[in-house]
Amino acid sequence: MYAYIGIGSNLGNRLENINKAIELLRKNHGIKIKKVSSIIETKPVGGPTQENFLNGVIKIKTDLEPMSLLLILQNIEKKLGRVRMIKNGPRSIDLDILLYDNQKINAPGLKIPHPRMLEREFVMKPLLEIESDILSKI
Ligand code: PH2
Ligand code: MG
Ligand code: MG
Repeated sequence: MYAYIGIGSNLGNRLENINKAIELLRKNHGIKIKKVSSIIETKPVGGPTQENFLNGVIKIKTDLEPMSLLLILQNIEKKLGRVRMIKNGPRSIDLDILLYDNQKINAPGLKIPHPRMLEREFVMKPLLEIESDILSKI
């Protein structure tokens, strides 16, 4: 199955955080990285006054169930020092499942497609860069 992961950071060494997260994803035997978008600087959307983000999108191939994939992403966030405080607040790393195959999931803690992705330029710009026809598939 193919899935798209949104990646963001606005705390600490942002590019290093993003590169480390991609490295940890690469090391996971259940995940094959197929594409990595450009990493772009973006203005924060929502949340408190905070620093600009670096954002990107990764396309992966995996046979992991969405919930298992989510746990792996959360583990990587923890390893990279993510501390959950304010909603939409600053974070060293954020890894969100945007799309997983053609699946629609509405579970506590996991909504796929990501409910706000279409309205977020920091998601759609890198996503369209690596998959220009994605809108016709969702
Ligand atoms: N993530 C958020 C809230 N706001 N703004 C930008 N520019 N980039 C993000 O990744 C981001 C955000 C919640 O996850
Ligand atoms: Mg997010
Ligand atoms: Mg998140």
